Amino acid sequence: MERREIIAIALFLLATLGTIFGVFAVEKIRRNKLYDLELIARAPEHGNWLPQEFTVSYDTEVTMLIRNIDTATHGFAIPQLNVAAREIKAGEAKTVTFTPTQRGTFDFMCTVWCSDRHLEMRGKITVE
Ligand SMILES: [Cu+2]
Repeated sequence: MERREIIAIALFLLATLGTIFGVFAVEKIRRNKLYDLELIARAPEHGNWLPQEFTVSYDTEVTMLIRNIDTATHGFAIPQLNVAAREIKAGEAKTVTFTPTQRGTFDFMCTVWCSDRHLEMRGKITVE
């Protein structure tokens, strides 16, 4: 192989890998700025909350992105921490930002009657 070909291949690989790593780096920065935690909302028969249990840090602001990937409207609330996102329509996403000032494990739940199993649409958040 000629020297020029080797240089061309090396440049091609560098450009390709650079683009790929660049896209991942930008995506990571973008996500980090927008939210700390992602929660998927689905009715119990479609998989329920994901994750159904998670932990956040005491006295530290947290921004959650709640994505409703279901076909019904859902809501979100952590009553004991006074946190709520009232209505998240099918296919939409909302962010909630709060600073937990109580340690412990609290229930979170759907606040919109979304299915016959609506009352099962709940989970646990731990503040530590
Ligand atoms: Cu629901």
